[in-house]
Amino acid sequence: MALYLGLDCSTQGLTAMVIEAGSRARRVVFERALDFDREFPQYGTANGVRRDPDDPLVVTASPLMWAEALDRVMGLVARESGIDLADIRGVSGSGQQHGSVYLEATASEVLATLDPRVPLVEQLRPCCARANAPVWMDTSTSAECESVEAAVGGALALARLTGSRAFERFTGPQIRKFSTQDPQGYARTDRIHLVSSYMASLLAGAHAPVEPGDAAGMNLMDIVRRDWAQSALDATAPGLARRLPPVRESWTVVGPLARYWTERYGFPAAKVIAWTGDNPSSLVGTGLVREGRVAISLGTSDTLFGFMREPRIDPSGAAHVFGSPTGDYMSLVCFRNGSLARERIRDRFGMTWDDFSSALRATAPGNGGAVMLPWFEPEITPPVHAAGMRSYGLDPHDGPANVRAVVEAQVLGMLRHSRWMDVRVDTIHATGGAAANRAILQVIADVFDADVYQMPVGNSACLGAALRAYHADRVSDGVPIAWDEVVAGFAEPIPNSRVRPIREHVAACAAVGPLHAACEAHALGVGRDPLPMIRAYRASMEPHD
Ligand code: ADP
Ligand code: XUL
Repeated sequence: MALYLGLDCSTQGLTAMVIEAGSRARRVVFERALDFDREFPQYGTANGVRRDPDDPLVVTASPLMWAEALDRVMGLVARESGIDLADIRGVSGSGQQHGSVYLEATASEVLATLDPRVPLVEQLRPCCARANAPVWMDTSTSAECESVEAAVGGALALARLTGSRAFERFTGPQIRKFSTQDPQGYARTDRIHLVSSYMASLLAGAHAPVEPGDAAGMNLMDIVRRDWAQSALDATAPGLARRLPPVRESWTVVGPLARYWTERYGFPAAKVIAWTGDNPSSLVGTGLVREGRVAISLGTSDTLFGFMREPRIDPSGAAHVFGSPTGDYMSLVCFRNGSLARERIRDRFGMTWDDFSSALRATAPGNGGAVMLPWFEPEITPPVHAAGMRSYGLDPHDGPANVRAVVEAQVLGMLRHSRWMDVRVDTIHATGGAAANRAILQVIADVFDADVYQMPVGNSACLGAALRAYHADRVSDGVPIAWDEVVAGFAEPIPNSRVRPIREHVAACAAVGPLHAACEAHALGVGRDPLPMIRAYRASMEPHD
C-alpha cells in the first residue's frame, strides 16, 4: 500500500491528511486539524495571528507555534490514524503564502542534529533571529513597496519581472522593512524561509529550498527564469542572495524524514518533498492541472484562480501570477466584495437565499442594461479605495433587478479582469459557501460560456499537498505520472453537478459586457458618462415592427 501525508499550515491551523494512492485504491484515509488559538493558547493568537497593539497594520505569528503544531500533529498521525506508518512513502505540505521566518546560522547544525528526546520547539527557540514572522495579513510596508518598485523601474516593471507589482504582504517588502528597522536582527539572520520552506526544513532536518509556486509571492523571483532576480534582490535588502534558499522544482525531494520523526514517532524515512504555498497547492487539490480550467471560489471574498501555460502578466497590476506546482503557471485574482456584497442585497430586500435564487431565475440576463458596481467595501480588483456601491440605470427599489445586478457585475468583472490570462476557459470548478447556489453558477456558466461544476467541500490545499507527494515520489522513482492521473479520483467535481451555459443567455451576457466595462471606467474616473450607451442598449432591445 502506498500512503502519502499532506500537511497544510494555514493562517488559523495545521491540518494533516493521509491518502492512499495507487492503481487499486484512491481515498483519503485520515484527516486531522489543529486550531492554533485553541490548541496553543500560550502564543496569544486570535484567528491564528497576533496584531501589534501599537500598530494594527502589523500582523504576525510565531514560527515556534508552527513548529509545536507540527510536532503535535505528527504525533497524532502516528497514534490516531490507525495506518501502518511504514506505508508512508512521501510527505509534502503547503503554507499560508508570503509569511517569512528568520533563522540564525546555528539553525543548520540544530536541524541536522535534532534530538528525538527533546521537543522540537525547545531546540529551535535559540536559532530564531526574529521572534515573530510577518504574515500575509500584515499591511505595514507601503513605504517599502514604493521604494522597491521605484528601484526596479516602476510597478509594471516589477510585475513583468516577478509576476506581481509590490504588495504589502509580499515577502520582499517585509524583508526590506526588517533589514532597515532592525539591522542587527537582519545581520544575525543567516537564512530567510517562507512558511512553506521552513516547515519542510523541520521535517527534513536540513534547510529546504523554495519552489516557484510560493517563491512567486515574494516580489523577488524572476517569474520566467524561475530563479532569484538580482535587480529585485538589490532593490530589497543588502546581502539578500546569500540569505535565501535556492529555488528548485516543486517536486524536489529535500531528503528523508529526519531522525527526529523516525525515532520519536516511528515514521519511516519517507521522502520529504518541497512544500508550496496554499494557493498553488489548491490548484492541484481542485484538479486544475491543464489549461482551460479555472476555479472560482465564492467565499467571504471571491477569487478566481487558474492554470496557465505561459507566464502572462496582468497589465492593470491587480492580479498575481504564481508558479504552478506542475511546472507551469497560475493566476490569482481576488475580489473583496464577494459573499458580503451578495448578502447586503439579500438583506436589503429581506430575502432568504432561496428568494435570492428565485430572483436570479426570474430576471433576464443582461438585466435590461441596469448596472451595479458592488464596491460596498474598498475593492482589490479593480483597485478602489473609497468604498461605496455605484449604480447606473438601476431602480434602487427593484429587488430582483438588484439581485441580478450584483451577481452579473461580479461575474462580468471576473471575466473582464481575467482576460489578460488569454486562456479560453471551458471548465470552471466552483468552491466556497456560495457555490451551493446553482442560480449563481448559472450566471457564471452564461457569462464565461463554460461548464461549471461544484467541487466537494474540503481542504483542497492539504489534498494538493498529499497529491504532490504522490507525484514527486513517482518522479523520483523514475516512473513519472501525468497530472491528470495524479488528481483522478481525488480532486474531482461532485457527480452530476454540471451547470451548462444557455445559448441565448450567453449572447445576452456578451452584449452587456461593454456596458459594464464603460460603467466601471466611469466610476473609476477614467471614462465617459455611460448613460447614453445604456439608452442605446435599451433602444436596441425594444421589439421592432
Ligand atoms: P470563507 O471565505 O469565510 O471560507 P465560505 O466559503 O465558507 O467563506 O462561504 C461563506 C459564505 O457563503 C457566506 O458568507 C454566505 O454568504 C455564502 N452562502 C452560503 N450559502 C449560500 C447560498 N445558498 N447562496 C449564496 N451564498 C451562500
Ligand atoms: C494570497 C494570500 C493568501 C494567503 C493565505 O496571495 O495572501 O491567500 O496565501 O491563505
